[in-house]
Amino acid sequence: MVQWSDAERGIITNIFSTLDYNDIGPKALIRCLIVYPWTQRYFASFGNLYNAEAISSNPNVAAHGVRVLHGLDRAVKNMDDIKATYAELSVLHSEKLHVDPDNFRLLADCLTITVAAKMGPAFSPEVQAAWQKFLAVVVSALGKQYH
Ligand code: ZNH
Repeated sequence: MVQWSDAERGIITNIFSTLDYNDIGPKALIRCLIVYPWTQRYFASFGNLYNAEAISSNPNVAAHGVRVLHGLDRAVKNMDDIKATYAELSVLHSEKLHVDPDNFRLLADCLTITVAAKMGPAFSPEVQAAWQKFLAVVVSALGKQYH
């Protein structure tokens, strides 16, 4: 089981309590779709993803970015059992959406970059360490139900 120090818990809770979901969520997903274009294939129903400009102004992409961040809320509230918290979401991504689990890490990296850019100097090495540990646990949990 993953162990969290009080400092790590504080850092994660703190970031999420001040996070602007409507800004960070869309930016992270937009970045993922542009930097790793093969991730676009899962969003065929979202309409025009023709180029970076289209992706950046696509309202379905923005809305989904916000939804993914709200999905992370559940991990923040259940830090001691992220695996069970995401069991159902993992099954959905595996069996219904057929999302290659490698993509979870790519989106997590885009999220890290987006949060770091927003926080600036406050994204210290200690904060980065806790943040990346948190996302690594999330990514692992989302990949758990793949067979
Ligand atoms: Zn995902 C969906 C979360 C990643 C793709 N997602 C979803 C949802 C959620 C999530 C919450 C909703 C569900 C329901 O409805 O129930 N994701 C998430 C998270 C993550 C993710 C948390 C990480 C971090 N995804 C992802 C990726 C991808 C995806 C990476 C690809 C690339 N998702 C997806 C899809 C969907 C989802 C496609 C569906 C959409 C619609 O709307 O249809």
